[in-house]
Amino acid sequence: VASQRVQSTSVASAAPVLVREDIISDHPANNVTDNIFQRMGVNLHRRPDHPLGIIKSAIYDYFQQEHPGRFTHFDDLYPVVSVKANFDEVLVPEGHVSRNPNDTYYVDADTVLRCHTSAHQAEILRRGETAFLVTGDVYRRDTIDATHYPVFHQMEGVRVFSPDEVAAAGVSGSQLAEDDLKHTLEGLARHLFGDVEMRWVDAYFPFTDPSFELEIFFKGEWLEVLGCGVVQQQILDANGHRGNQGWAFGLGLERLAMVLFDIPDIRLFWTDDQRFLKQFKAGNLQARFKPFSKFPPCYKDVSFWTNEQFTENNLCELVRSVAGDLAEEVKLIDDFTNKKTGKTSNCFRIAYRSMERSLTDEEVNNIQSTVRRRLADDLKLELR
Ligand code: FA5
Ligand code: MG
Repeated sequence: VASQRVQSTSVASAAPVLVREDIISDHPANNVTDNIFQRMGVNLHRRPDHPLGIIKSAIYDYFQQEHPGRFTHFDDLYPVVSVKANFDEVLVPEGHVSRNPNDTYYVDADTVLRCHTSAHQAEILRRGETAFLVTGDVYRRDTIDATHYPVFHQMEGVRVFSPDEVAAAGVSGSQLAEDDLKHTLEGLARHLFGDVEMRWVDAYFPFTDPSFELEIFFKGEWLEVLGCGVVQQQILDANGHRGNQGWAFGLGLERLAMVLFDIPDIRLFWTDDQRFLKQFKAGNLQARFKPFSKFPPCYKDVSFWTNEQFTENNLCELVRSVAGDLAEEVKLIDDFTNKKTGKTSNCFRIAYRSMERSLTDEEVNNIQSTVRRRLADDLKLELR
């Protein structure tokens, strides 16, 4: 694979420098935390020896091999985008859950941290591109576990077929797009993994129809690695490709890297620990992660009466703000409603673990008491 690495068309975007004051403000809609800001501009996907950089290059190689010189690459587009680009232009309806500040980081009422690379589809189509790959960091308020992290990386792929290509295929444009999409992504999965168990699942996205998800069998479970589909005609029509058909996909680079390199926990992508980083080298898809240590987790339970504003994402955000990457998992273990008072009690179990060292009791107790205090002060929860 390494020997085929080719420099294909790349476009520099001259992304503005990330300034804290531009991203964290006292605007009432602003819900970006410092913990998140610190991840911005790190660009793990642009480090050639990082597992995410290796996966990105391997995908570039596959497209280069299948369609030499055809796909334009973008990997440094600014992650702060308009609500219009992130949602409106890809037809995400008003009131769709993903627009909710419980799920998305808002800089102000009209500006978000992109929650998917689909935020760039329309603008790049308007440049007249018909085949492109966009890689970038994306941001979502989410729960905490081994495969979910509030910052992760996606690669978007889009291909638009010309009327000539459709005519030559002898099927409808939509059928050509669907067939080519599945063929392309199955080929990609084989390029990365060799023989792997995979399955297509019907899905829904506002910007594609029909829509699918690809799942790969990983550690005894089906893991969703990408979403895709036939691009809504309205998007192509509105952005300079009237009447043409095409496909789009958005894949999770961490998910693919976890499967390929046997990386058990999504937090490892962010570690500075050389025992992790030195296991990976540009172009080497054969590396398999060798755990260098397994420090014991420390579990702490917290119980409280919930209130109207309470959401699990808010809890997870708070835990991450206090504990950073020491928070491995936050899990609801008890949920009951008192019949007489109508009040609901939740108990969450928080697993703290470092990838790099053992945690002291004192350290974990301090973190937990800060978490408890902030649950009471910031989320106005009545602790039990
Ligand atoms: C999307 O983001 C769509 N924009 C994908 C798409 C593009 C569909 C173009 C159709 C056409 P979804 O939310 O399912 O879809 O995320 C896509 C992938 O990102 C998932 O399959 C998964 O691999 C990855 N992903 C999603 N959430 C997380 C998370 N919290 N942590 C790590 N990876 C995640
Ligand atoms: Mg999904």
